Amino acid sequence: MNTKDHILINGFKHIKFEQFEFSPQDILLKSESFYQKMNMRRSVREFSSKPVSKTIIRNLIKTASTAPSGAHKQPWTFCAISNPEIKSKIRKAAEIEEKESYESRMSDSWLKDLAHLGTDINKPFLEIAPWLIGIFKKAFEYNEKGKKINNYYVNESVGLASGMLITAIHNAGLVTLTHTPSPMQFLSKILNRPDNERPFLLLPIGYAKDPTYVPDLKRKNINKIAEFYE
Ligand code: IYR
Repeated sequence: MNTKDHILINGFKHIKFEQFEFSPQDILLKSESFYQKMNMRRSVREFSSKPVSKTIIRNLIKTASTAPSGAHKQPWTFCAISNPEIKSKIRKAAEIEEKESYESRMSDSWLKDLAHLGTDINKPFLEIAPWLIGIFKKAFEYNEKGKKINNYYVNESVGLASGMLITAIHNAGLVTLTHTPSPMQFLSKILNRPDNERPFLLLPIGYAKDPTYVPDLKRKNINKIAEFYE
């Protein structure tokens, strides 16, 4: 059949979508094998200092930026840090906030809920991991005239991109941790970010230290997390 390679909608060019052409059997196998792969993902808190190339980090960030976003505004900035002085500054500032959190900001029940993860105020991975990625959300943008322009569904968009980054890191055979020192304004200061960006997550990326032990967590059964309406 002779179809057009593009059409116009509201005057905007729409190109023909390329649907993958896998058989239902292949789709079943792919869904199973990808689940098996992702079910091996773990948050890792102990890193090796083994280097990771900048090209790999760029590929991971490009993958994250394929995430859907409100009105396709892509309201994110990924700051990739391998500079040891900057990593030290980030570690120092994060540990100051974490000390305050663990010693007075977090409730007893919160600390009890965290006990099985074995976390504490010390964050050596912020210096040891070869890369840190600070993910910033762009609450708004400035247009050419300096006027503030809103972004939409910013938390959802940046959350989706962060999830895709974590998936890409695992797929590549590397490990990460969704680290959330709070409050995180220190990251904006250290990295000199503009005022329309807010820190969202801080991910150390690299290889796990050998050996590394992770908590013996179980994931919820499909019957506990899904309801089917057929
Ligand atoms: N941000 C702290 C505390 C912490 C909070 C939660 I909720 C966790 O799942 C894990 C840790 C820290 O990184 O130690």
